[in-house]
Amino acid sequence: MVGSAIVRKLQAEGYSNIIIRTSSELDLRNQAAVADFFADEQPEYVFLAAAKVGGILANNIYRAEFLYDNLMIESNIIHSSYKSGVKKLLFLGSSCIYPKLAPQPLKEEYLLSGYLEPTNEPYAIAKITGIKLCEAYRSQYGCNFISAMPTNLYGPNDNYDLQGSHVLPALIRKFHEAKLNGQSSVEVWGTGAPRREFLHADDLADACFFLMQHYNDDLFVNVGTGEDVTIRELAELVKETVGYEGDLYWNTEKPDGTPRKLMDVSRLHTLGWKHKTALRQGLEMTYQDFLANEVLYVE
Ligand code: GFB
Repeated sequence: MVGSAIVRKLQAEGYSNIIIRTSSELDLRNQAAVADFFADEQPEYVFLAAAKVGGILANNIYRAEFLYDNLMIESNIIHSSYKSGVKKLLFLGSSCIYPKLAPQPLKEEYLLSGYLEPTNEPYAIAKITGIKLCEAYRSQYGCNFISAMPTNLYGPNDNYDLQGSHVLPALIRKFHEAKLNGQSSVEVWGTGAPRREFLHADDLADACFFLMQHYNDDLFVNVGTGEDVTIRELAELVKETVGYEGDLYWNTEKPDGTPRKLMDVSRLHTLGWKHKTALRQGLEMTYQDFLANEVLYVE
């Protein structure tokens, strides 16, 4: 989802010299394959969007994969970027790097100030390592490697698998299928009380392009909207967007996760970037994209 949004943004800006590899063409966990790729292609600017990602359940079940795959991907790309003399690299992390009970909104300085949320600790540790790799390669070797921490994302090419996905695509699919099947209720996980912030992937791509052009400091930058909603409010909004008229059933056997993770985006705003897509509008666009690509998204 994020990689394709960055490619769309670069193409819209007129770039044609974009080097792309799918995961089946290049396994980024393979050190030798990544080193060969960098030696052959000599990219100048690297957007490190590749990662093993998923929603709360996938993070909690596939704990080893979320740690191993992400550590390997980051280490291989960052080290090869240094070795091959990449001019600038942007590493993408996640808002789950912050302590579970950090003060809100989350300021960049709160990193490593408390315990992490247990359901996604492996993923968070891997993403914190990515930030630290960029800082260390900058400090020891003078590499211009920067990091951005996006909040929860959604948009075209999201994962709609109900076990692996994040809440927003899961709810689009659940309400859509419930509408078609005439179901009287839809299962939603947890209590509905957690608060989440949602950023459209095209806005993130725009922010990545902006940071690649204008930002060269070692401190990472939060990327978000600075606004959040409860999962209950999100569910009502998705229900309305899809046009489903039944009830919600809250399955409290499923985890809530972090109570809140609202980004403090004042640094990014001061730098001169702000998101464009409001949640209601982004949801409408995403539902239309889901309808157009349902065959691809739902196997
Ligand atoms: O989006 P989500 O899976 O991830 O869940 P996190 C957000 C909230 O939505 C949780 C609730 O409180 C879920 O219990 N929820 C309600 C649902 N219904 C559903 C549903 O049908 N599917 C899903 N998936 N959730 C992830 C981290 O945390 O956020 C990752 O695990 C990453 O590491 C990502 O940081 C951005 O926001 O809780």
